[in-house]
Amino acid sequence: MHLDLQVNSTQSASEILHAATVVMSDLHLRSAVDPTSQLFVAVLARLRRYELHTLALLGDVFDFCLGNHPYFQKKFAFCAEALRGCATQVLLLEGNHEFHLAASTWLPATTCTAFDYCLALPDGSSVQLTHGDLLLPERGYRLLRTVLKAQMMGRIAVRLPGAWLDSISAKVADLSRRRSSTHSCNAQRVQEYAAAWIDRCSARTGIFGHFHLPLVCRSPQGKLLLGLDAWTTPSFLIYKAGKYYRAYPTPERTTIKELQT
Ligand SMILES: [Mn+2]
Repeated sequence: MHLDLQVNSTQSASEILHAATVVMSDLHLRSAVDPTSQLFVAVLARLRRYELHTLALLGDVFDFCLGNHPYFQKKFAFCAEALRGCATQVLLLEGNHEFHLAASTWLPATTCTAFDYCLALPDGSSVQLTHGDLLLPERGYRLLRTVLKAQMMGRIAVRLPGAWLDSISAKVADLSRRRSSTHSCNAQRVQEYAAAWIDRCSARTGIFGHFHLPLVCRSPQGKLLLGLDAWTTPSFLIYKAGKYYRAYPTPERTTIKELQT
């Protein structure tokens, strides 16, 4: 076992991580030098040796990113570099802090801008993934989201200079953050809507981010529902051979705990 991995389980780090599926969300990376970015890059370097089957990023990887703009391609080149080859498959769902990621060919990932995505797992089961901001039925928010993510907005924004974008992005990110923190107050409501979502899907497990809610619960139909915290408290999920684990990385080590599901 590597010294930088501590496992609270009867299994070794390599038994858990080799060819595993890893799910992360809400990293809110701001620049190459912010501590979260440095931790993210370090964690991907740690995971690289285990030949992950899939790394799924559930959105808000970036605090603000216009995927079609060369400014952000340059700003987040460090992230693209860290992701390249870190898993057989890298999947990136677009969050509410990201725009036009489908046009970000510079990111070595399969991007998904749909509400959710059904990921096939190596053991033949599947897991339903969503960023989560559309789980709650809020018409005003949906309208704002549709306007901000419209193709026309992308065509306008791609013409703006980088310095402008930095100031606009701080405002948009702050607005999105305030909405998120308001929502996370009502964990019970989030859980109810998330449970209704997974019960409508064919997958037996659903994972969501956005609300910064490290939830483990069962839906009315008995399906497993897992929430992911944001990287203000860094953590990620691991799936391997029918079991889920939550990992807590620090600059020094990653502690892995098996989830009681
Ligand atoms: Mn979000």
